[in-house]
Amino acid sequence: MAQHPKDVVITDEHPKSLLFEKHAEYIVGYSKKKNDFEYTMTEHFRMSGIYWGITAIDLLGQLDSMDSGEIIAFIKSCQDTTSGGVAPSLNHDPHILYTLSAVQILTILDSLDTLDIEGIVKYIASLQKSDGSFAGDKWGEVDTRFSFCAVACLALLKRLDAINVDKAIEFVMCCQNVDGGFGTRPGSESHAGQIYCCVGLLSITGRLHLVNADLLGWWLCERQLPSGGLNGRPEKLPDVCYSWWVLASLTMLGRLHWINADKMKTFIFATQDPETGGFTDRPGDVVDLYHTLFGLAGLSLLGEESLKMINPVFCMPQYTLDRIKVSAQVLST
Ligand code: BD7
Ligand code: ZN
Repeated sequence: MAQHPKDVVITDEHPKSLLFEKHAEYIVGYSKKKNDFEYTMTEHFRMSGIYWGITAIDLLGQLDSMDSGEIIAFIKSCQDTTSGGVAPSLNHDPHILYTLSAVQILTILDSLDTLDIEGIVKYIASLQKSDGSFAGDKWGEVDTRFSFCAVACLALLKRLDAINVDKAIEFVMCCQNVDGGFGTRPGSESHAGQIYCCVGLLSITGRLHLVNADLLGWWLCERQLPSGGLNGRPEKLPDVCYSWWVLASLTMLGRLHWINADKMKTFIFATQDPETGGFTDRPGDVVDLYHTLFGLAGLSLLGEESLKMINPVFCMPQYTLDRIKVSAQVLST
């Protein structure tokens, strides 16, 4: 049994360093296996899948090994001409989650002119409600994830003027809890993914002074377990994707040094599969593209030298944001 009821044990059998070449093989291989069962099963979030793959391969310095022409044509075919929003794949409905993924991919590929940008801006503005919150699509569910998607997307397009930014901030601040964290909606419990979205929105809009960085930083670094891995909420198992949601939030708050970086790296390295390449949620599980991006992105934040630098707010390579001259606030330590 692990030292903690909700933790894992890392042994000598688990990888101890970054299996760089294996990951590039896994990502490029995945993008070529289009009849594969797993590929078919992930159709409902395909656009995000492409974003995870493109960003991960770029962090590895091998963006050229992807078929960007095919990706650009696919994205073009997913924009809905009526609403302006982008769907995860053909014959699915547009959603703000996939609209952000599409804008992130095309920004990385320097091909934003593929989309009808005016349509995207109009779509996002149409999803803001009078209390400042955002719905994810025409069905109207409200979530702080969608507030982040809206603000991140418009910041990349340099069109934040199209929404009521002050109201968007006001709504997010209503979702702050007494523990310093943020939830999905006012009154919902704090969750590391939701905290990333809310802190990210405040970073883009230059309002990080509105959070209690010491209190929230404390909650975030309490997510580290004896194995070195991080969970997303108290009493949950560690998961490599939370290395990203938590480390990125701590970076924005200027408190990344509050976690034990060596133990964190040991955990992330242990989630690699030495046979297939790629990362899993925890040691010994099955790899996927999502955990592969967030494993690599976490290592990049921790200064892994063989990887390109990642931006903690947009989860895109820093050189891309430098190129388009988009930046966001980060508190100093
Ligand atoms: C999160 C939750 C959603 O319902 C929708 C979107 C998100 C964020 C989105 C993302 O990272 N985009 O870049 N996450 C996902 O697309 C994942 C996909 C996934 C499904 C099943 C297994 C692995 C990945 N989704 C939809 C999730 O719900 C994951 C599921 C999971 C990951 N590890 C264990 N389970 N959870 C997740 O992304 O949690 C982080 C998070 C939660 C809330 C807000 C922001 C981040
Ligand atoms: Zn996960």
